This record gives sequence, C-alpha cells and structure tokens, in this order.
Amino acid sequence: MKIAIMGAMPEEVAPILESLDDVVEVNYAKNKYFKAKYKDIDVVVAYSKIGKVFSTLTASTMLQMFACDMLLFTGVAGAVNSKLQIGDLVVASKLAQHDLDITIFGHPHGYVPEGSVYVESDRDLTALSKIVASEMGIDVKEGIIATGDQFIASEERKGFIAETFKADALEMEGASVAVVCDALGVPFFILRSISDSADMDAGFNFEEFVESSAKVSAKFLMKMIDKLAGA
Ligand code: 3QA
Repeated sequence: MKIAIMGAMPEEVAPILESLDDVVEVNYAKNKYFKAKYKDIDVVVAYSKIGKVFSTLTASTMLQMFACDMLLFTGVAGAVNSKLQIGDLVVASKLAQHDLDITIFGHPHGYVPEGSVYVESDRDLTALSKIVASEMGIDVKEGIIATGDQFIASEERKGFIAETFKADALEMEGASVAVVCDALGVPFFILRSISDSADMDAGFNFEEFVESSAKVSAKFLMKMIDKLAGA
C-alpha cells in the first residue's frame, strides 16, 4: 500500500510531515513531493497550491507518477451548513464543482457531458472515519462538499451553493481531486476542518483559524492512517 496524502496549502500538510520518518523530497512538475514511511506503509505527501487546476495536477501526479493506490486529503473549509462551527470536522460523502456552468445549454450546474454533478467518496474509508471518530469521542459530520476556484466570502454566493448543491461545506480542491481519483479508480477520502463560514467575516476568520483547524484535520487523518497501518 502506498498512500497519497494531500493538502492545498503548506499549513495543511505541515502537521502530517512532522509525524513521518525518513522524509525524502522529490521535485516534480514545479512542486515538492515528500516520500516517507509511516510504520510499515509508504506515503507520499504534497501540498498542491490553491485551486482546482493545481490540485488536479498534484492528485494526478501522486497516482500516476508516484503510483499511490489511495488518496487522503486533509485541510480546511468554509462552512455552509449553519450547524458547523470553526474547528468541526467534515468528511465528504460526495463532491461537486460549484463554478462549472454550462447551464445555458440546459445542463444542471456542475455538469458537463460525460461527467457527473457529484463524485462519490469511497465507502470503506468513510466507514473507517466513523470508527475513528467514535474512538476519539468526537463528532465528524458526513456531508456534501462543493468546490470552486473562488474564496467565498458572501452570503449570496454561499446561499446559491447551499441551494444548488445541498452543500455542507465549500473549498477549492476537493471535487477536482475526486474527479482524478474516480477516473483512475483509486479510493479517496476528503477531510476538512472548518476555518470560517464563507461569509463577510470569512477572510478574517480564515487567517485566524487556518492553522488550528488544519491541525485538527491532520490529527484526525493521522489516526486514520494508524488504522490503515494496522496499529
Ligand atoms: C483558500 C484556501 C484554499 O485552498 C481553499 C483554503 C476555507 N475557507 C474557504 C472559503 N472559500 C473557499 N475555500 C475555503 N481552502 C485561502 S486563499 C488565501 C491564501 O492566503 C479552503 C477554504 N470561504 C495565502 C496568503 O496570502
């Protein structure tokens, strides 16, 4: 087993890298990939940079160049569901691209021919996350994540995403990573901890909470990797 562990920003993968041994940096396609061992398993860690294009490139590289056979994403997100508070964890049940729009031709938002509005996550990894959550005695919400190349800081845009996609959280990489994994038949898991509520205060809250929420997500992901390593 070789596990890809991805984030978008340095803050999102830093806590992961701290937990690994024998880290070797490899440069490829203008990005850094960290090959390492955790217990008995091989892992490759990278942050893609922000957005759907960079995350597509990184996910594809992780699977095709580094031959990873599972992909786990850790990071932060804006809350859409008003029950979600800063620091809460969300596991994607399925993901959609909220900014993909050829609706003028009668297609639904997020859809292009031969694609699908939603990409569904791996059931086994989702089930594993529930076990880990109950062992840790914490609540992890399973919900829909909407992805787009926009930092959302408006009630209006958030409302559109909530209504159109029934989304619980939003971010800028999950759905593109999901499309890559789905196309290549590799199980994936997208985990996010809330850093803001995609509203007027989002910029301010994001800056204040990105680091602490990124740590919450990374810590949970490491517990999942413990299970995958059979510990
Ligand atoms: C956006 C990061 C991108 O990788 C998506 C954070 C948290 N809140 C969000 C929101 N809308 C969309 N996405 C998110 N991530 C941060 S750009 C600022 C970078 O500053 C999830 C996310 N409301 C770097 C320093 O200049």
